[in-house]
Amino acid sequence: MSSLFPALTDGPAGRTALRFGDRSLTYAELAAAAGPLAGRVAGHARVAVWATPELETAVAVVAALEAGVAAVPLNPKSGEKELGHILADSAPALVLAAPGTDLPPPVAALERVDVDVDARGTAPAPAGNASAETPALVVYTSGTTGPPKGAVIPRRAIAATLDALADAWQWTGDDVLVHGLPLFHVHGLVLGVLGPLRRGGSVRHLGRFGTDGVARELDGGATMLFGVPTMYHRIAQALPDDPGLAKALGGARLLVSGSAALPVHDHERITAATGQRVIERYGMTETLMNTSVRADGEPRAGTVGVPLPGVELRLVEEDGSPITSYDGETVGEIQVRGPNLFTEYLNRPDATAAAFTADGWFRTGDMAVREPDGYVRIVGRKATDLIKSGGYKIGAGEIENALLEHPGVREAAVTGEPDADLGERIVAWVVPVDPQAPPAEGELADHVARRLAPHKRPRVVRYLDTLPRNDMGKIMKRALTS
Ligand code: MCA
Ligand code: AMP
Repeated sequence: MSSLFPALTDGPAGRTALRFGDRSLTYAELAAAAGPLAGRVAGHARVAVWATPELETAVAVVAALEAGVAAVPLNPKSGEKELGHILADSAPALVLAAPGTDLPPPVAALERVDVDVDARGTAPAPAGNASAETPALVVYTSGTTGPPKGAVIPRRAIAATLDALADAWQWTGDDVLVHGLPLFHVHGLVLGVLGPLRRGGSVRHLGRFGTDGVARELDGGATMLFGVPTMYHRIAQALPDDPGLAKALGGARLLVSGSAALPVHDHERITAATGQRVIERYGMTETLMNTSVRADGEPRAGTVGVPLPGVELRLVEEDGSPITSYDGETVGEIQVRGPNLFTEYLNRPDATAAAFTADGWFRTGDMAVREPDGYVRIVGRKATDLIKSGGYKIGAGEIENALLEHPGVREAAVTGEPDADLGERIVAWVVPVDPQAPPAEGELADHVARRLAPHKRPRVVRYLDTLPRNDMGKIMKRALTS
């Protein structure tokens, strides 16, 4: 297969490809830095990338993809237990990291290759022997129970999703994207870094999201903003006191939200202050992008638009029978099929088989209706044990298991509760071993943050004498409300 990034060799060599803070690389420099690194990793099946929000991460992933090697992005804030699981499961040959970065024990045990963004070698021979089905990324994603699963994303899916978005958003090499998303998930990495590079455009990464950085970059030539709803919520909160932010957003070509639903109230506040409509797109680690409001379509708050080119989407009843009505009322599970889909969960044939129907449709678990003109409106999720907090998907079971490993916890149940900023916040319901001396809230939050990741920590802990259970002994989570 040819390169995923034709602009590395055929594009405007002097155009800025990547900018992180005050460090940037042109296309020519990126090709020259990725070349030697691609040579270094070539021949391996998978390499890990220590995915700090830095230039090195982008160069490392580009080098791996140019070599036809799958990159496994690691969240640098993941705890030892989570990292240990990901490394044992994906067995990367080595880890690519920024020079000088400290790597924690399970990662430090791997052979390390420092990413030299100043290297100037020859551009990589595109993609080695890679085919369209060769894995490009393995991205770990939480399920309702058990540890995260590695979604194997082939090169074909990345090309298909980015080209479909180019069509839907009129996204070209003239666009300059700004965002502050993490680089170990699809949103920040595939859309936010590989997207601009496939178009021959530019990305400016903020390092850390903040409304000041958004205003500065949109005022200074950036044309598009990507963010999760929490980021747009924070923008909506800041707008009344920040005319500069309003002006900068007002000048943008496209504001895109995704990873969770953006509340209509935030849509309205942003439009009122800036004159701009935020558009939403709907995706998933396993499917990359499925639908979007189109740049040339009618923006409609509360919907995720229409299926992207090449994506088949249907709604099905509980028994799997397709819903044919477009009435804005009949709720069904979204199933999708198309070149944007992942191949499998690594080492999990059982989970892969369960995720697809016999005729190849992927079961998203998202519940939606379709409006008469085809716009999709997501109304909820099938599994109550999946929590979306700050745009991160978090499995309740994983946090329950971590809590149960704390010596002061006898029983634990985890739920999601509405939160204006995060969408949902994680609530831990805990039966302590010693009711007279229960482990403190902060201690339990730290315990989960250390083992798994800080975004998986409970924001609230509620102590109970017993958990409500049905006759079968199953915890009745619906009874757990404050
Ligand atoms: C706090 N911190 C702690 C603890 N408490 N660290 C260790 N132990 C603790 N007990 C640290 C955190 O690591 C963080 O550090 C800081 O304190 C604040 O934490 P937190 O409150 O969690 O962060 P926040 O400021 O509220 O973050 C909001 C956010 C973030 C920026 C919106 O949630 C975010 O980046 N979300 C994006 C998620 C995303 O990209 N999802 C895409 C997946 P520090 O501040 O240094 O970090 S979905 C996807 O890819 C699909 C395909 C799709 O459709 O897009
Ligand atoms: P993840 O598995 O972390 O990739 O998250 C995918 C999930 O995020 C989807 O299954 C949806 O539940 C949710 N999601 C993504 N984009 C949107 C959106 N625009 N509106 C509502 N939910 C979304």
